[in-house]
Amino acid sequence: MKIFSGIQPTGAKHLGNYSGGFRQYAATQEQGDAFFCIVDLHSVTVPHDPEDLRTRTLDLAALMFATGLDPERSTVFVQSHVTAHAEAAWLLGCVATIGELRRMTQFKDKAGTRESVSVGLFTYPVLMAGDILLYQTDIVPIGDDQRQHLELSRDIAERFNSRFGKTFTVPRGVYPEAGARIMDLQEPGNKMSTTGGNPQGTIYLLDPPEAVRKKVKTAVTDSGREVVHDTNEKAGISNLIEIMTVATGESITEVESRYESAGYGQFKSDVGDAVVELLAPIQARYHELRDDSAELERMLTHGATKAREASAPTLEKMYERMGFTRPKGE
Ligand code: ATP
Ligand code: LTN
Repeated sequence: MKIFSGIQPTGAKHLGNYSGGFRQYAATQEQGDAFFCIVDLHSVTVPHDPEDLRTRTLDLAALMFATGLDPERSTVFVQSHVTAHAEAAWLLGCVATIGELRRMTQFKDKAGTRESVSVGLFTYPVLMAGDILLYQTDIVPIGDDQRQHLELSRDIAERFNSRFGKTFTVPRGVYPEAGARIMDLQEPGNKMSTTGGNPQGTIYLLDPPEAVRKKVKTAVTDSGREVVHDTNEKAGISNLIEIMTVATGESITEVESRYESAGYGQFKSDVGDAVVELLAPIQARYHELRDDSAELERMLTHGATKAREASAPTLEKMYERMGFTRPKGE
């Protein structure tokens, strides 16, 4: 089984990223040959600070290992270190259509608020399709917000296969049962997000304990008092229940019955404590790893070598199937 996922080295990573991303990466790496990519090429689709990108790339690598990725078992690498990704994006960009890219809701949301929108932001899902397809990926662990992009990757794979002959495995998205879309604590109608969210409603993975407790305590909840999961009527409480499942590994029903006769106050205070407990060892490990930039760079270099080897045959096949001549025997 081949596993692939990508994560952007922009902004401070939050509990939503942990739920839909990091924790699923650590769990799925046990199931086969896993590739986890720091997608720096995706991060330059919106205006960015070059110096910031460099440090954030190493920050994210440290966080990936701190949340449980094993560098011996998984291939952790930086997208721009493996040129096949940019090449695949060009080739697949000639298979994807403007019509399908225009339907992407993430593009509409992100482009809607900007004066100047890059071509890269529009073609972003094609680069993502290339990331996945280059590794003959079977499963892609992601959050719910990436569902539409994953469907597009599948469509592109199928179209390429039927036009040029079977080249790609058609990948399947894997979403957490609970916590596939962690919502902003202040605006439970919107997903928790670095780019679009409210900082007071976003629990960052590196937040100190007091900040975490305060954010949970001041989370927006409805006026009832029952701790039950009902996303339509009780968006805020449902979100906190899902956060509790992420922190403790319990199911939604287990959390509901544990708090059957407790009020919101007790529940919120326990959710705060549970998240602090989840984050403490991650933060400790993160700081330890982040202190040694040279070691992180060495690990990423090793990852890039493995990723280059793994992706090269598929890229070659893409060129051949599409009818390109190839340089011989150098
Ligand atoms: P953001 O909205 O914070 O800028 P993003 O989705 O643009 O995040 P990444 O950090 O690359 O970008 O996302 C990494 C992983 O986290 C993806 O699999 C994504 O689906 C998942 N993810 C992001 N936000 C949430 C959320 N609120 N709940 C669950 N999963 C999420
Ligand atoms: N678009 C994703 C990041 C991403 C990705 C990928 C996820 C880029 N390439 C390949 C899974 C597989 C995001 O914004 N979270």
